[in-house]
Amino acid sequence: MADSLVDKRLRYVERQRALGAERPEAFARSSPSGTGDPNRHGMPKLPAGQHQVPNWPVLDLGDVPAVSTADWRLEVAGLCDNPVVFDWDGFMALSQVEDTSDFHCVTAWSRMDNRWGGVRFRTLAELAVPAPEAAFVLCTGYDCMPGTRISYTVNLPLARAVEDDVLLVHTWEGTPLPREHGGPCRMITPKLYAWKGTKWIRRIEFLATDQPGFWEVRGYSNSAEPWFEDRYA
Ligand SMILES: Nc1nc2c(c(=O)[nH]1)N[C@H]1C(S)=C(S)[C@@H](COP(=O)(O)O)O[C@H]1N2
Ligand SMILES: [Mo]
Repeated sequence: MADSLVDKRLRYVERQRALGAERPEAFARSSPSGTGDPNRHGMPKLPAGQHQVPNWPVLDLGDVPAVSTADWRLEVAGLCDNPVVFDWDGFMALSQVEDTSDFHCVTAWSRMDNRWGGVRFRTLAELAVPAPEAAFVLCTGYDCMPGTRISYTVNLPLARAVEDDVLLVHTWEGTPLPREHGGPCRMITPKLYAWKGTKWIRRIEFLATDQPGFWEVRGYSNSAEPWFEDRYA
């Protein structure tokens, strides 16, 4: 596995980290994302260093799990009063929302104005009732790094996860989320780089202390803010 997708991404991290160090001005931008706002708060349409793509590229670890809606489960666990496991019908019975938002991949492409359907992360958090000390979230996907049992995981502050535009989506542009994009259900984090949104999500855990995820332990930024070009730690 000398040249796996993960190896390629790690080399990319090294190269981009070196480039970033040569471009301090790229980190000067200070603004929230204008995601979902057609005027984008007067900010340029794209965060620095991003280019817009008309298509939707696929990024994964080389494992594209096939999870039917019959088999799909979502476990909400960790520091909370009401840990719960949803099956598909239970998940679809939750309050549903639609939103339009942008998708910024750390590898410099952005896909703008995606129309999503799904459930707010916040809705799940309100049901689970995180403990007062819960300040972080760790999300896990059904996929693993090929040849290992290392799952895709990603961490984010609970405060970022409960923002209005953070959704667990099952619908994209009015059609079921395609399997290669994380269907039947993935998370999206429009204000953060897209790796913070777990495809094929199977578990959400509330934590008191931050636990770096798959890419965070491999050199990606913990905070992942596109408007700060906050790509690599
Ligand atoms: N489970 C899982 N989630 C994941 C990934 C992954 O490999 N596995 N890749 C991340 C990265 S780096 C990006 S840019 C987006 C890519 O989503 P897409 O393939 O639908 O474009 O998903 C993120 N979530
Ligand atoms: Mo990405």
